Amino acid sequence: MARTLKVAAAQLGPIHLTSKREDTITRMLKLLQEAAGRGAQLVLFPECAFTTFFPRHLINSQTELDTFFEHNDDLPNSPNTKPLFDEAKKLGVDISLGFAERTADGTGFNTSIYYSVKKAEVIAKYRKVHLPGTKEPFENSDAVNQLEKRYFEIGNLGFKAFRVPDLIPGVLKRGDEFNAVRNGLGDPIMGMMICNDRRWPEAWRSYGLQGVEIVLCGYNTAGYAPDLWGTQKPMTPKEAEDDALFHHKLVMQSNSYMNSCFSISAAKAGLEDGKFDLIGGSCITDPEGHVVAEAKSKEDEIVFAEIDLGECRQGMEKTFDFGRHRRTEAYRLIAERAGVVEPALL
Ligand code: CDV
Repeated sequence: MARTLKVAAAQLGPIHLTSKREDTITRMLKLLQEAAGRGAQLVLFPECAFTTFFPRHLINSQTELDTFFEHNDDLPNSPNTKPLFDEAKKLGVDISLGFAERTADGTGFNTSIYYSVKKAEVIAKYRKVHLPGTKEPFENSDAVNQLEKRYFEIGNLGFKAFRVPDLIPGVLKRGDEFNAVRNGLGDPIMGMMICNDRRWPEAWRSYGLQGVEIVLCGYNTAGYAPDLWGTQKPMTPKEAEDDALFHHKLVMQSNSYMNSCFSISAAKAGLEDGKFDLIGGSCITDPEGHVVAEAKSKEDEIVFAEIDLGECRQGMEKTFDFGRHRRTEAYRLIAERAGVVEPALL
């Protein structure tokens, strides 16, 4: 039985400090409608999808900072975000999106959720683990800041894969006789990560070990931020952006290959707040590491593909059959040590 799915990344062009929430939602609705018109069953929106990427700014006023966060955990019923979920329901399309979450006890997380229309509820939540950047702004006043460590706590939900119900008819369910015998026949297995997480193979392997078939990753990646990343030699903004795009695709393609899964990545792209450039490059990659669809612009754009989850089996059962080939006894350092300890000097 073929397990095929029509999926889309909804890349968003720039959203500014001055942008109005209603206008952003209108843009998101338009993208959702376009994706649904092409038959998409699942649409992924970017990290912190509703606002400009505010962690680049030093915001000292708590009141101002709070305007970038969602305070009601129940996004499908919060007036700020409800129209998007209502439209998803009307169109019969699942959505996954990122937002800044303020919990009831005041903690901030960089969060993404998966909303299933069939269940009419959020069925999975992920909080970003790898927060990049610094707590304090750079002394260099021209630097592009990345103050996620200041505004967010480290995600506390781990990398928990989840099955998405009722997207593919006829799949095996609990209790079906072959269920215990063969993998790759049930409801699709997905996992979420957020932006910087995609650069960490540990995150991918945590999902890979749960048989993930699609990794969803929204992002806001600066095109030029020499204080945060880059090579030793100076680069022009254009060279830096090309490199950032190269690294984005490198990690999406290589980790999809090494974990035998598809991936969907959705950017917030373009020039935000008048001077901060974000890369585009939203794409869909397959379990052999190929890009099957890719954004052409840095504007609002749907990236669409029909994918066959059966393609995950080749890698999962041969080169990357983890059960047969992984050697956990040789990997202890990975879980025990965070930073580098070099061998003793000679
Ligand atoms: N939003 C991010 O996590 N951005 C990082 C930047 C700072 C390098 C990224 O990994 O794209």
